[in-house]
Amino acid sequence: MEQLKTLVVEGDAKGSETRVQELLDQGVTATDIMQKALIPAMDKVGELFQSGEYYLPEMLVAAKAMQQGLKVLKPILAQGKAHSAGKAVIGTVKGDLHDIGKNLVGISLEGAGFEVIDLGADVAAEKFVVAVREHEPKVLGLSALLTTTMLGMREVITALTKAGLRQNVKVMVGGAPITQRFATEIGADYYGADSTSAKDYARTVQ
Ligand code: B12
Repeated sequence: MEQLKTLVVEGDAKGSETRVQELLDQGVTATDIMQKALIPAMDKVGELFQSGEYYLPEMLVAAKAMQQGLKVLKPILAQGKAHSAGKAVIGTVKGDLHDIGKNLVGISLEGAGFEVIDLGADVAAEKFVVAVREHEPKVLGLSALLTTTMLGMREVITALTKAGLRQNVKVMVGGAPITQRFATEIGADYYGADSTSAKDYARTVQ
């Protein structure tokens, strides 16, 4: 696990992919690989960036290495369940390009049987509104990783209200800078600290 963490921090995408497969072959679970190596690796990269040891390019290659490892895990984590739980629309808010956490939320929701409509990253409020109108999902999941973009979540909720759609969908929010207090303040229905809680909440929505 330590070796995988190092490979991701150092941005070795091929090595990360190979090591994830080796760990799976050794019987380590996909969840453990994610929670004990891939996510901690991203935390380490964040620390290195903050302390000035890493710059944007290093952060980018590390993110690629994480995504390469995640690719191997995705089929296992999402495990081909029938889409029986309903629909979920997800996306990262406008101005924000961070999509790894949002992708994990999508994988968890798929694993729980949701049909996931992923709008991607840097998504404008209006685009969320159009998707909610078109797909009529049970839940809308919004992600933000920057303190400068998190207010975009409020814009989405306001736009849904203006469009008369707010009552039709439960809005859940998450991402590193998001807190329960912020979620309550902007009128979201749920704050989740990780992808597992996102899926657990979505399952409770009727
Ligand atoms: C990888 C990374 C990048 C990559 C992103 C690649 C990609 N495809 O996503 C790149 C290199 C592009 C990048 C760019 C930037 N980044 Co950056 N980045 C990171 C880093 C290292 C890891 C993020 C990550 O993927 N974490 C792993 C995932 C799994 O965790 P997560 O996203 O938090 O998601 C989990 C939960 O939060 C939750 N969750 C997430 N979304 C949702 C949604 C719902 C509905 C729910 C319920 C739950 C949920 O579930 C997930 C799974 O557990 C973080 C540091 C960190 N520790 O967060 C900095 C960080 C977020 N970045 C930062 C900064 C400053 C930037 C830049 C502004 C740098 C620059 N000078 O240009 C740019 C901004 C670009 C932009 N416009 O978005 C800062 C933000 C500071 C702040 N307070 O705003 C951080 C914290 C680094 C730091 N310590 O300074 N970054």
